[in-house]
Amino acid sequence: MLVLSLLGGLIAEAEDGHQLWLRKQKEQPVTVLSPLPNPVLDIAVKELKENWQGEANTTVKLELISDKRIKTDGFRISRQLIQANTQLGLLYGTYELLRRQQTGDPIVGISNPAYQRRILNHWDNPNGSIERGYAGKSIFWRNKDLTVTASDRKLWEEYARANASVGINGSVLNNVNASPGMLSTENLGRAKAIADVLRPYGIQVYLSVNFASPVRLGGLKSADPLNADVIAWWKKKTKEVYSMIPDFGGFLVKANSEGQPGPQDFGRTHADGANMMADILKPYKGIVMWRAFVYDAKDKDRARLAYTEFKPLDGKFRDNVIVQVKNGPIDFQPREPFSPLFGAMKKTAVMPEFQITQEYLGHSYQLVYLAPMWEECLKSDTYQEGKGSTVARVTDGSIFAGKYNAIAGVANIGLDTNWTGHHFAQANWYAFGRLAWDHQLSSEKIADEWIKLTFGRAGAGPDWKSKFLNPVKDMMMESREACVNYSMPLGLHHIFSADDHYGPGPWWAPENMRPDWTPPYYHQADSTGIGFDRTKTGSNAVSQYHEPLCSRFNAAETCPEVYLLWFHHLPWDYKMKSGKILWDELCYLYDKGLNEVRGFQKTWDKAEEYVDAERFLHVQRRLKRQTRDAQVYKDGCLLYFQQFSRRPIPFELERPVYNLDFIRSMKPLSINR
Ligand code: GCW
Repeated sequence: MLVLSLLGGLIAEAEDGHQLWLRKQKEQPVTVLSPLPNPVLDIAVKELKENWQGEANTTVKLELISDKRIKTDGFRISRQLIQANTQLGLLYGTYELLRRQQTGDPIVGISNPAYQRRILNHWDNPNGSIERGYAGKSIFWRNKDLTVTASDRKLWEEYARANASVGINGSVLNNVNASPGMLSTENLGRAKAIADVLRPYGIQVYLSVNFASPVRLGGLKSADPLNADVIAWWKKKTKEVYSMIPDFGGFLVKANSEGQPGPQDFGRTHADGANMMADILKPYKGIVMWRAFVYDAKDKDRARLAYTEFKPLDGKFRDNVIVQVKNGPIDFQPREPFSPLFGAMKKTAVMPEFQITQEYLGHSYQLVYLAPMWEECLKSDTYQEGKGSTVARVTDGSIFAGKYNAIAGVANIGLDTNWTGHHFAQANWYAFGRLAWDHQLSSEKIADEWIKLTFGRAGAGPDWKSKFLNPVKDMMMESREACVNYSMPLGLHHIFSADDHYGPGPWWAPENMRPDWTPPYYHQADSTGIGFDRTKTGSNAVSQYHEPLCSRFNAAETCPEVYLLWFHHLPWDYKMKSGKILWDELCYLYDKGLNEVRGFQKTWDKAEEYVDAERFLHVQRRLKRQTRDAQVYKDGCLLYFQQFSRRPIPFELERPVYNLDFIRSMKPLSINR
């Protein structure tokens, strides 16, 4: 190997994944004409010079123009010309042109961003830990140590560059379960240092804030949003923030949710709380992203809560408030129908929140490409203004043009060398950015690009395409459905093991535990059948959807089978479209999911000669583990549900290899083995 690299000089640096989809290739000489020197355009020039893969010795021009067909930071590119109305548009055009040189896509046309604000939400805590993070500690915060080192700056710059290359233009630097101390002057100093590094890459910094900060940080007696002292406290704090970070983006707030303080603690509404902050941020052009992730132990159906609380507030929010809604009504499950809050409000801006970190989809141990799930959500029709009112269109300003529109993804980034733990989890970061820029892109197209950029090789022949690109793309495209199959098929949800949210736990229900935190609340399995009855005669959550969806979901015969047990409680012998009874179908799907992962192992092993050894072995090891864990999921769920169905697992299927007692007594599956 050593000899080879000395001789060839062509073998790239160690493929440890740190370079993401921006792997350095040998560049061709190029002349770049830029309208003026400045921090943003200097980056564009540098990128073009260091990464040019087009014809050698050409001249490429960056041109600032004024063209109505180009929106905000959009751009027009051709082989030797990048035009935009803004400097950032020129930077985004640069990355697109360089990307297309590598993917072989035609270098021509206009591209406009779908959302104005394309934001990563980091659930990073000031002590450096990350809630639901599976790729090491925070890249931003290091327990109490606020000194900013050269290597911090280098890493933040690499992070900013990766984001800009896919059009991400905002970062919320800390957890929505926000520490009040985040707004201390010391922490703001570090946020300022981060903002200074991110700025030339077009990335605005935001912070999550704790609603009780005036009390817990400021020493006031109350955090009532209508109290004059409280308002004065937030004004002063906000002024301080803007004095340090003049282009600060705004606040993200999780209020009255999972024990977090909020305006309801003072008899006020979500709108009262959000508007108080929005009024203060307005002169600075800042926004409030107010989360709708709320639920209540007392309600019979958690899935209904966000809509019930927020819909009546439509029209009561300021125009610089955006309500941030998770893709599904419960919580980032492997599959949920879209949240009915998309398409519910006409006078309030609503933004989707996706989860890039794989809290419920295998952490960084499993290969699960999430773009198909997001595509499914964005393309779902809400019917808000008739057919074609997709989630994408009711949130991007096309149907109701609000002042602001945005999309957020909960980041999967940490200090691991490869940033995301699993090499393939990088694809989820990449895909979020690409979809936020263009929600009409297909997840397959995005996978195609990502594989070419991440694993491509100079001089690769047709062999590479048929033996690597295509099979690996197929594997990625199948991976989310496989995960649904071996963990929660047919609309099952929230049956994961407690605390670590990895592996099966349909039995978990300690005495005195809030029922809506236990899986039996969600699967409702008993001798009569399985599933949550959300029909008109059940919790009536179906009524939160517009027609024809309401009727479609309400009747078992017309409800898409992928959501069947989400909306219906059905007998074990219910006849499925396949002709099988429900119990058998469930067994087949669990088995199918497991076999799909076995198939991924084969695909990957066959691809060995096309991948560097480091990344090959890393992914191979993880696929082994994914297979073992999928087996535990399948056996655990089927053996548990079998106690109620009292039917055999169809004899043509593989038999369980674990006993239920053993699985129930296992150490948490997420422990590194
Ligand atoms: O998905 C759940 C997570 C919590 C998270 C919460 C939220 C940040 O288990 O860890 O808290 O949702 O989105 O607020």
